[in-house]
Amino acid sequence: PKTIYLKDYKAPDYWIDETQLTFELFEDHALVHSRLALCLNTERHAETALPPLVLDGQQLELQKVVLDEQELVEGAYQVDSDSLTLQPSRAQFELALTTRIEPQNNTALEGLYKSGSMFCTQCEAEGFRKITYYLDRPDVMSRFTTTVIAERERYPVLLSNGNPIASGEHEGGRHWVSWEDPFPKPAYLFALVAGDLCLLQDSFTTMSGRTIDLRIYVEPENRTQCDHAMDSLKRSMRWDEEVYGREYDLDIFMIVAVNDFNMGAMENKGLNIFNSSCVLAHQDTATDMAFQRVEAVVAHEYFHNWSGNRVTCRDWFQLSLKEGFTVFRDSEFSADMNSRTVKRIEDVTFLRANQFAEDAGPMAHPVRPDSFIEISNFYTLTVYEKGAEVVRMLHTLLGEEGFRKGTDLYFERHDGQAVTCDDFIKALEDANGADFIQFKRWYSQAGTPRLNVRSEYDAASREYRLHFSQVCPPTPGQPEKQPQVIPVRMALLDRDGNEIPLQLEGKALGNEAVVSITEAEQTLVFENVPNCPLPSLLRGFSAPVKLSYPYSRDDRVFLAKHDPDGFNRWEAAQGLAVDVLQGLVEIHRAGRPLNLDQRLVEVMRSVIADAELDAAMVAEIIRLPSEAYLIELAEVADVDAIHYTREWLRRALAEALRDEMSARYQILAAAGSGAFSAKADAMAARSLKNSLLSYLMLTGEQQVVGWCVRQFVEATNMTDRQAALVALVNSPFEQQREAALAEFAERWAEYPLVMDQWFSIQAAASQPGALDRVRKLMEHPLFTMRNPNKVRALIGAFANQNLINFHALDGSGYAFLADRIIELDRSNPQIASRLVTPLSRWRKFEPKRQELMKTELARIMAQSPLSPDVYEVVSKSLA
Ligand code: HT7
Ligand code: ZN
Repeated sequence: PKTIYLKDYKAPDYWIDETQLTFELFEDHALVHSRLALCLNTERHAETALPPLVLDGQQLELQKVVLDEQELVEGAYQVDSDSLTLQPSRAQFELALTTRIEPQNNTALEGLYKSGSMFCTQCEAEGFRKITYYLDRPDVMSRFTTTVIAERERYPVLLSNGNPIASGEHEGGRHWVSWEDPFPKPAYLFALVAGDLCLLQDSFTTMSGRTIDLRIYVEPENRTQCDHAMDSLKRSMRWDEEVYGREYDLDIFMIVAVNDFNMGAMENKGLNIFNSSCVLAHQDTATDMAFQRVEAVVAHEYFHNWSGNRVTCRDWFQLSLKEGFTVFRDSEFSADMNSRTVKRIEDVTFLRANQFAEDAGPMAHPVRPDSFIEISNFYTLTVYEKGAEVVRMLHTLLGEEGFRKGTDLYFERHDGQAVTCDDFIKALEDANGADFIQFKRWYSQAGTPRLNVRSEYDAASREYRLHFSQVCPPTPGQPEKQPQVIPVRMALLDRDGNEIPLQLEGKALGNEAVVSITEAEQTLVFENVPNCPLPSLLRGFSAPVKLSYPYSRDDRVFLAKHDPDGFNRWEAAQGLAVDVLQGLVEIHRAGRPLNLDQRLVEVMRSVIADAELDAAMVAEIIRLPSEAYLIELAEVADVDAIHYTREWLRRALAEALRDEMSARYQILAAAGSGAFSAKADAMAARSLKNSLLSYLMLTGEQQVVGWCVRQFVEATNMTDRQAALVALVNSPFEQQREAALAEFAERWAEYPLVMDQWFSIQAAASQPGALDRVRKLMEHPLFTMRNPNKVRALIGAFANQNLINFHALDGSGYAFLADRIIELDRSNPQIASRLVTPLSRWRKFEPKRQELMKTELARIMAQSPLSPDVYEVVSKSLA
């Protein structure tokens, strides 16, 4: 497979002004007729020396080529496995093509494919070339008109981008609808849907008074599960007007839910296509987490209408231009809709456990990668989540108002264009008179910087010095790094936890400030500091770095109780738990008995008893750091010791805090037993209640098992029911566990998304024998390797969440995963390639596991054929 480099970018030889498409859909094939109005890119070529036209195309049967109304004979054009080449004779010309494809056999779910009985498309990044020959690159933007023709009975609903302009009947029970999208767009934003769908319809009045027709199309049985998505959509539309001044532009906005989808959703212009897991939400079938995910994904895809569609990417190396910015936008939206601090805690927890691991692994790449083999492999946590952190830092540095000035200029300057991350930065600079030359290293350097901080207090001069040093570890292809701009939001606390006014080099900064660390070594001298303070650093996680300051456990207890900043109170408690767990791992490895640090008990006791504190915050504070995060933090991770000590600590905390936990659980259970509410405080209460239940189940007391079974049976919503099921499945109470699993499966067999949870809970359960259970579940009639949600629910959950079983020392977990990757690579390379991640992290483990993991990677590598997707990740993992 070929590597593509950012440095080789060249503008296209031709542009496509107009694209007219006609799809004839049949059960065993589809015909795609395209009529393209092309013109020479005169900035690259003179009209006297016309270059050949090379169109991208894969897995197509070319039936007809007509150039300027003249049908070309074979030999007048060349076709290979990736392209169609022909020689135009004029600088402006029209090309008409007919291709034949087989959507019903498209298991890769890229291009035009069938999900159940419905036709749908997924064109990002390079799926359009599997529909017809085209200049399938984001900088070629064209006006699309699309006509879809299909049998009326089976496919009453025919959709594409833009506004419907005409429809009619054909003979033989077939009908057609034409759509016109007035906004030029790249092919990756093209979409088509044909199916027997029902509709939830609503409307939205924009800030300029236009009425937008809002439609959510789903399969009939899901009609009652769309209200939350519709509500989220309307709130997103309002938010984007209020916060960014962005108004929706077409007369209609559609969302379609499909069951078979490789990712979460897709922002096609005016016709978003969603994985049904990111649309459907009803309290009987979806958890609070699923509700929040629906809200976030609906917002994310809607926000792309400006950050992605109106202003798009010049090339795929710029992917974070739209994804990092849009993730930042959706996370701010969620923060405004829910608790800001809790949202930030969730995002940071996810980033540190997952993106930091990616940044330290063999696939580490900059937010703007320099090269790739398969672009689908670069829809990564680095491009999305770290990309969002980079935009967040820009927001922090410019402030709310400055950032808005910058984005206004960006949207105005680049509307209708395909641009780069540099263009984005330039707009922010120009609008604010700022200089982000050094800051741009965040786009070009991979790896997570480590920020070490020391302090010194001089009572005589009342000076407090903070010494910062930053270092970024080597990553593939980048042995050395330059210092980056690290914005540190901070305060200094006195002995009562009050913030001391900050005075830095003669300047009064208020009680909290953002200081920029730009050098490899840098010292800040704070003046007029009356007593030796305790620093509260990196508030709100103001930069995606690994901060290290020599806090004692007592310091962390103090900060957990007194830091006025909510995020850093959680951070202190989390740091304490990490420190305690790392200490326990060492003790366990030395074969000594474990002991419980009472300071952690006291921090937890105080928050559990605090009825004033947001219950969601309490739930976050008492949640121990995940095994994945502890593995990420370790130099060489001892999976067994991490699992053992974390479980030991959870049980020890449950026993020590049994009374407080059960008292609060019972209060919350009684308060939550009435009518269901989806409000933030009700969700927070459920989150805490269920976290307490999971601790209490570790005491093994019969009374608690009774509470758990009762919650499972009497739950008025899926959040409570599922939490009780998780607690039972992870308990030793076999009879109750099996009964609950059987009852759940019987009751929800008709609901694929609920059954995904059922598969997932069992795949993630840490008791011995998990792999046999997973193998057996693969035989379940509702499981199929053809559906990405099922693969993620069973295989993904086992490999990513059941670490103790996946890393079994006999190598069985690794061999199982490798078998699934090999099997899946034949039908869906994108999903296969994503499954390689857990094996790619082999360097984190001790030599025996390393060898076993490498053996499986080598076995995958030896397969022929192997998709470029899997080849890229496996070869880079072994390099
Ligand atoms: N922009 C969308 C990307 C996407 C995608 C990429 C590769 C393969 C399948 C895909 N489905 C959707 C999703 C988003 O970030 O909004
Ligand atoms: Zn996106």
